[in-house]
Amino acid sequence: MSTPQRTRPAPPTQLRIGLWGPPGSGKTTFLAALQIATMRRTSEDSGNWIMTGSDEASSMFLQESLHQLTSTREFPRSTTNDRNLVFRFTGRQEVPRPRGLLKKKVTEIERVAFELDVLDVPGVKYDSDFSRPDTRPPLDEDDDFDAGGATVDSVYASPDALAEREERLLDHLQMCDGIVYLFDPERDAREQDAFRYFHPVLGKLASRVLEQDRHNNAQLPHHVAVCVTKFDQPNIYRLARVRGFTVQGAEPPYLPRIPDEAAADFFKMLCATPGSNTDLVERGLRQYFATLNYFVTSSIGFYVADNRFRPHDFLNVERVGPGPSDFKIKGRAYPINVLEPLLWLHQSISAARS
Ligand SMILES: Nc1nc2c(ncn2[C@@H]2O[C@H](COP(=O)(O)OP(=O)(O)OP(=O)(O)O)[C@@H](O)[C@H]2O)c(=O)[nH]1
Ligand SMILES: [Mg+2]
Repeated sequence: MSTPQRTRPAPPTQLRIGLWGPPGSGKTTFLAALQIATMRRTSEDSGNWIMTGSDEASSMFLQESLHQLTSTREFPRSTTNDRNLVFRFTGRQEVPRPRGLLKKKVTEIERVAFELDVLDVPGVKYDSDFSRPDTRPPLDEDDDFDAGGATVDSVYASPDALAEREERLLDHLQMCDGIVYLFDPERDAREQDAFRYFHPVLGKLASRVLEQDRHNNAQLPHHVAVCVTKFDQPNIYRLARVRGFTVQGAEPPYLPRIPDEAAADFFKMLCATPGSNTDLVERGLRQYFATLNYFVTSSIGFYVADNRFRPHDFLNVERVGPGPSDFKIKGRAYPINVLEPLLWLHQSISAARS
């Protein structure tokens, strides 16, 4: 007698993703907010996703960062050490399948799982001057561990060790299927340094990839999710609203957002600051990568009281001291477009593989 066969879910797709952005652009907070984003997602937003850590360090990161963002309402500390994290996303999605003799397309709900393998690096590593010891940033005295509890082998090291770390970053990016590129408009308006943290690594990555390319590609194979961060910052939100980029959510808490189709134009507008080289970041991304998508994001979102966004009281951070990083999160975190870039990367990379 034959035993009934149970169809096993397919093993999770593996996605290697690099996070790219200057120091303080919001890379670690973006990762920290991912789990809240999956929890806040309603099933109408095309599916329910569960996020888990695939190893102990990653589970620990999720636990600690969830506690930080929700209970102590603190932001993660600046990253001092490379940290490899692996998260698994399990959900359901609609998949069109050919059925019957006529191969008519029928939509089926399928369990999907993918594993996100990400390297969170200190943003300072993307600086062309990073390997010059005299220009490296000062390290706080108490900076001997980061939010994930990893001990520091420190950003200070011998030139050889620094060169080795740059190689490691390039090795990682080269092996990535996708990149989340984070652009912090407020930082760039102040420092005008997005290009400085963009072109050295891009140049080295491009020469490595294109030298070894056997398919005569003219562009890099990575799929890139370009994310404008900190949309909740008053200057950025107001600018978006005044220029007509925002729409209001139809469901409570009626959060404003920038529709995906307008995100590329908003990014382009932000990059056009006269006197800076940031326009070259926008052009460079399009020139070097063929598969791009744009998102306007916020890891903590806007302040919501009584399940409602209020245009006169939307700031979700509050100052708790005089220092440059003495900020706390005021209310609940409502991440905006944090999970979406990863879901897009998953879809886009899987489609390119099949
Ligand atoms: N308003 C607002 N501030 C944010 C958001 N995300 C991050 N921040 C602020 O930006 C700071 C830096 O964020 P991080 O996530 O540490 O940035 P990072 O890119 O990981 O920085 P490095 O580790 O130094 O490279 C935080 O301490 C917050 O003050 C956001 O969504 N909204
Ligand atoms: Mg960080």
